[in-house]
Amino acid sequence: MRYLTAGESHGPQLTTILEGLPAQIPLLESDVNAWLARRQLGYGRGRRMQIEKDTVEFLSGIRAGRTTGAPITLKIENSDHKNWTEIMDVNPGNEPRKKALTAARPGHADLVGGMKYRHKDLRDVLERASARETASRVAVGAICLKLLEALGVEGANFVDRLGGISSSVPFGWDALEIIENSPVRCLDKNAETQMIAKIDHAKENGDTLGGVLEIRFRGLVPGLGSYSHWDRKLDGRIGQAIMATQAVKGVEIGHGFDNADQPGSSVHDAIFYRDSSAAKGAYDRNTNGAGGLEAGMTNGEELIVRVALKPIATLMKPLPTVDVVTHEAADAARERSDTTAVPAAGIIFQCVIAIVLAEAYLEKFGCDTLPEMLERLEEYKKFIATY
Ligand code: EPS
Repeated sequence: MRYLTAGESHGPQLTTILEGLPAQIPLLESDVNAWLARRQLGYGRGRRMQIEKDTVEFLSGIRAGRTTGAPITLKIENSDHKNWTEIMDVNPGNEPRKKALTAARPGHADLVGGMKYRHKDLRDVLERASARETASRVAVGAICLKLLEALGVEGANFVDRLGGISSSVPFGWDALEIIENSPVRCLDKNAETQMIAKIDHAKENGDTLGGVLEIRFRGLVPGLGSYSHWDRKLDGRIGQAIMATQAVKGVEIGHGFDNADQPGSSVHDAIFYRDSSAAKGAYDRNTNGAGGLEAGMTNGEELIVRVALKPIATLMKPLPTVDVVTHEAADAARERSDTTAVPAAGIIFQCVIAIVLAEAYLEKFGCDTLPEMLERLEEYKKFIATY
C-alpha cells in the first residue's frame, strides 16, 4: 500500500492518491470527515480553523460505500483559496506578489528551503511545508483506521504534557470520552486547567507551546513487522511516519527514554502462559515495558508511542532573523498560526501510525479483499492460541 499527497496550504485543494488498499472495505466520506473535523479542534488552534471545515471528496476507488481495490483519490478543498487566488496563481503575473515572505522564520522550512530550491519569495517554501498537509495524512489514516477496526484493532491518543505541564491521570480505555471532551485532549482535569491558562499566557506573549503526546493501539496480533531486515522493523517504520510529521522532534516506543536509565530486570516483560481469548494467544505479560514491540514486531501487548512536538515556529513576538533579499537583520515574518497544535497532533499521529499498522496487516494477511484477510487472520489466531 502506498500514498502520495500534493497541494499547498492556500492552493485550490489537497490531493491524495492511496493505492493498494484491499477491496470490500465499507467506507463512506463521513468516516474520513469525522477525523478531519477532529484534526481541526484543540484549544490554541489558529484562525485558519474558523475558515476551513475540512471534508473529503472520494474521486475514485470507492463505489456503493465500499472500496473496489482500485486507487482511491481524495480531494480536500481549501476554502481559504478564494482569498489567495492572485497570490497562488499558477500563471506568471501579479509580480511582485503580495504576501511575499523574505524574513525567514527560525524553526520553519523558510531559510533552508529557500536555499535548496533557489526561492527568494519563501512563500514558495512555506505553502508546501505548512502543517496544512497533515489533513491529507489524516484522510489516509482515517481510511486505514476503518480497515484496522474491521480487523479488531482500536486506537487512542491523548496529551501527556503541554507547555511543561504534565497529566498525572493514567490512561484507561474507559476514559476515551473524557479525552474527547477535553479542549486539550487531556485526562487530568487539573492539568487541563493549567494547560489552558498556559496557552492563554503564551498567546498574550506572542509565544507558542509544544508538548508530549501518547498514542495507543490494542487488539494487535503478535508478529506484525519483522526482525529479519531493518526496513521491516515496525518501530523503525512507525518512527519514520511520526518523525516525518510537521513539528515532531522526538519519538519513543513505550517509555524508551526513561527505561534507558533502568536495569533490564525492571524493564523487560516476564512471560507467562495463561488461557486467554485475546488476539495475542496464551502467552501473557504483567507489564509492558516494551511498549508492544519487541525486535521490530508487535508482541500482542498494547502499542504505546510517545511523541515530542516542538512549539510552533511562527511567533507573534518574532525572533531575530535575516531578510534573504537584503541580508539585513529583520524580525521573523508573522504568518497566521496556532499558539499550540499539541491537542490536534494526537489525531494526526494516531492516523499516521494507523497507516503503518494497516500496511503491516496487508503484508501478513494479504491485500486483495477484506474477507480474505479476515479468514487468514482467524486462521493465524487459531495457530497462536496453541503455539
Ligand atoms: C494549519 C494550517 C495553516 C496554519 C497552521 C495549521 O494555515 P494558515 O497558514 O492559512 O494559517 O494555521 O500551520 C502552521 C502553524 C504551520 O506552521 O504550518 C493546519 O491546517 O493544520
